[in-house]
Amino acid sequence: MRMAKEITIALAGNPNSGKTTVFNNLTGARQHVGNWPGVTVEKKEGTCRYQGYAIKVVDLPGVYSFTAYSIDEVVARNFVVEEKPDAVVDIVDASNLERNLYLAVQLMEMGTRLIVALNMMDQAESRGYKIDVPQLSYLLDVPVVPMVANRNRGTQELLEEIVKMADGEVQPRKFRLDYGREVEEEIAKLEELISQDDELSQRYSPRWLAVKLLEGDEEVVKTLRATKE
Ligand SMILES: Nc1nc2c(ncn2[C@@H]2O[C@H](COP(=O)(O)OP(=O)(O)OP(=O)(O)O)[C@@H](O)[C@H]2O)c(=O)[nH]1
Ligand SMILES: [Mg+2]
Repeated sequence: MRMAKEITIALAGNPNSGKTTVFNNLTGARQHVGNWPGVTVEKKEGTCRYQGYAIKVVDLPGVYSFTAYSIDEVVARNFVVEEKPDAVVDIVDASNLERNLYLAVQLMEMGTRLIVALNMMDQAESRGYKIDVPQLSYLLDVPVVPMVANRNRGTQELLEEIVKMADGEVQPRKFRLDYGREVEEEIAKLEELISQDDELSQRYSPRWLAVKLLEGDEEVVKTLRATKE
């Protein structure tokens, strides 16, 4: 018997975008509910088998951003940044596309292998929105899968994209927000320093860490102080 290839994917997204519904569609009864270490935020993990892959699925807390102001944001962000899942599926509410894409851009900046699950397509349609899915995928340069999760529509297509990404058929895009000359100069200096530190550069994307340090992100500053003492 061939061994299944094990991969981990995380489901991220705004509150109420349908993460748990997608999670249930993917994992069925094969799931486990616990808590994230040290915090009382519920942690849901499940598994799913598809085309020779054993896929561990982690349902992250719903967040509007990754600025780490709330415990949910810290938990979701730390998982993505430190555990480096093989892919992050961002469950986007298609009927609130603009607001939801804010998180997608943050995930792109974190250097994740991103798949956008464009959920609630039924609601978008009933509001008269016509979303050009191929064009959205082209502009973001990430796979976009339209879904109606509560009717289990799109699950198969999502699994196809997950497996394609795990097989290396889809290269993670090199996304870079340009912060302008002055800030970019400071980012470059910090990035250089971070890259020289093996421990830090293995743990974090140097550019992402540099941006967070310049922002004065308290969570990142706190973690760095603790590791560098
Ligand atoms: N119309 C419609 N409803 C959906 C769809 N997907 C999920 N829902 C419903 O939307 C509600 C929220 O879904 P959840 O899966 O709980 O969303 P969530 O992202 O896990 O929410 P939080 O964990 O609270 O952030 C539920 O009532 C679902 O049945 C969809 O594609 N279309
Ligand atoms: Mg949920």
